[in-house]
Amino acid sequence: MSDTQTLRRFLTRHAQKAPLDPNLIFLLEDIASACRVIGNRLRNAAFEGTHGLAGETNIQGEEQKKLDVIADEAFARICGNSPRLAALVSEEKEEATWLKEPEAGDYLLFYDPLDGSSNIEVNLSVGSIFSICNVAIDSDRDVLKAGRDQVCAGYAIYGPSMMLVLTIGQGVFGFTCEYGTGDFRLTHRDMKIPAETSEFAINASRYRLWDPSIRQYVEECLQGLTGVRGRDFNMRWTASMVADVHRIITRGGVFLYPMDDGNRAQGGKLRLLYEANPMAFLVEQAGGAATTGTKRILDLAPDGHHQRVPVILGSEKEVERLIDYHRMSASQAEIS
Ligand code: P6P
Repeated sequence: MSDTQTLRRFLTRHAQKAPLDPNLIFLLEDIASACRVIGNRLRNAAFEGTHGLAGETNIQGEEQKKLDVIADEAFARICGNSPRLAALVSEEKEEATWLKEPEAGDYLLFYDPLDGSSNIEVNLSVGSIFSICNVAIDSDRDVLKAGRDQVCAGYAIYGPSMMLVLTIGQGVFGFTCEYGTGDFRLTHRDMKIPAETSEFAINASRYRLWDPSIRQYVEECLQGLTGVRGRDFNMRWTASMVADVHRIITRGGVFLYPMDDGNRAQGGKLRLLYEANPMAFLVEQAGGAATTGTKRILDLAPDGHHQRVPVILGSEKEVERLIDYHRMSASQAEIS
């Protein structure tokens, strides 16, 4: 398989079809370098003493792990050299980090440097998530861009193999990091999510907190062959969005982190700019759908760097069913 093309070859060849800005290629290669560094630090953490807590709390009010800090610094240090990168918006930092006076055509990088980090010490897959938008006009310091304005999105998954999965708006492509050379090589062309699925992903311990629409959906799945769905379903929950979304992009499924009685005051659990938006872009580019339950995620107008939203995404037919259940639940609430 070593004849598969590298990320750089893909991006430059891709330029022959739809010219890619060389500065976007530079930025994507820097992101790949940052992810490669993070993957290596994760692999050696037991020897470097970098497991455990950093002793700080981030803007999310979460106790930072040492590797959260290392991953955030890797993104900032490596991507910070990209010539047309104007700002970094990190899950770990309250405000945007401006690297230059923004000019039209510059890029904004939104990222969750290490998502699912509670899985690190139990050696389960974790990931980095990134999203890239353009600066539209000179001196525009507004980073609250809607998901439909993304020019690129992707994630790295640090699992049995390290992969980079990304879209630049013309499909989803997966690159596996080749042990030895460290090259990300194209191994998954034009990844597509089957419209139908019999696998759902949700944190079922929150059952008591769910709205009626979510309870109805999950209960029908659990009724299986003898229930209204007429078939058995499987459930997965890894507590690592990157791992769950990668499984869905690879073989189908539906992922739910809905608004519930436990997170309603915060607007949901997952963050819009650097979790929901990039994953929604990828899922739609792979033929799936991504919604809050009532609105298309990519159409949401952000109201803050760390805004949280409900997320339902994956196989189109299941997402459509969940949208219908939300609609029916809302109309029943109006009647009662
Ligand atoms: P819970 C990880 O902290 C994360 O942001 C996502 O990666 C994951 O899907 C979710 O939270 C897990 O949440 O409530 O199951 O721990």
